[in-house]
Amino acid sequence: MTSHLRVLDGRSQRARHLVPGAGEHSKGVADIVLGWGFLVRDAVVQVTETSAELTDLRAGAVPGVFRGRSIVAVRLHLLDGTYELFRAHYGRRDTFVGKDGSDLKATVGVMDSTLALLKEPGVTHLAASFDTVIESFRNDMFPGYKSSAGVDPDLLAQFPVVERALEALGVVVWRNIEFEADDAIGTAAVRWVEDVEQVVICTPDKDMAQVVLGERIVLYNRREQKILDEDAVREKFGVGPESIPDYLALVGDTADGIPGIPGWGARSTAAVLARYGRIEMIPLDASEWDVTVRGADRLASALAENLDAVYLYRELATLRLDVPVSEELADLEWKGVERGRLEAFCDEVGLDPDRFRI
Ligand SMILES: [Mn+2]
Repeated sequence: MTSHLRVLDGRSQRARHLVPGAGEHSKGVADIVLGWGFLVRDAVVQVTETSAELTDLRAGAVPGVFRGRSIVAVRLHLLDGTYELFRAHYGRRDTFVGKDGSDLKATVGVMDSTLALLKEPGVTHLAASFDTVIESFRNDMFPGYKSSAGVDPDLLAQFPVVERALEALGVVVWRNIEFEADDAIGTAAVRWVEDVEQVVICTPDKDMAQVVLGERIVLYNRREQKILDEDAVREKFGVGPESIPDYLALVGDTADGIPGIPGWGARSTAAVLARYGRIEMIPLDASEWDVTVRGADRLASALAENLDAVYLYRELATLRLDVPVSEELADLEWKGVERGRLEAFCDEVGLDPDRFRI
């Protein structure tokens, strides 16, 4: 088989509306590119035959997936399933009760909101990550870390239900036991950032800001319809993604049970970290500080007195990016609702499957 790539100029023919000729995708090539096309700026790269040029082109290319007769850039959405479940449970929504009398309000809410996300343009690949067991390795490190204590049993009971519900919608689900949902999301984001046009992490959670990268990895607060890219992280926290674990260690994070260091508030912490970057670079003697912060003496001595604690808090606030995620990127492509599976699930728990049409 001779080899070459054909590059179609998207400036003269709108890239998204180009029709890739099915016959031009030979099987050998499809294996190399996983059946995808590539978008290179405004042009569509259409693989016609095997090519030595493929690797060169890939460097500047964004993989695309074929949606009907168009090619769409790959955008990986990562859903914080635990957050979605809490949001749906406490949101103002209709109540749903399952066949066996169990509460399904949050489950239906997450299903509805996931289908709404899938209807948004550019959502090609999706995974949802859950804290299947809220307690993680971090609870062994620090007794005050967030736990399932005090969580509504009706909400806790829905974790296994909603995980199956999303799978029935054709969404890949990560059930985290030892790690947290955040760790799996961070792992996936950094693993695949080079292979997609953009990674969109759907969460309002500030600890995820540590993996934001330019406009390539962003946070998406769906309730407020706000995107947080790297510039927005710097604007919001006064420090970049690389300093977020240090920021959370000093300021504290009540949502996760990290107490922080006495006196260190958002403003003083941002000012000091903007100058020193990481905690170990902050002089413990305030007279050595070349940044002006109110109460510097008090802050420096509080830090000196709590050094062991602050490094522990930082470790708690640092995402683990080595979660075993067994899927390949191609496995995360959403290929539509699995109708039979959805109907079986709805029948089992007592929901109307027609509610979940897309
Ligand atoms: Mn979190």
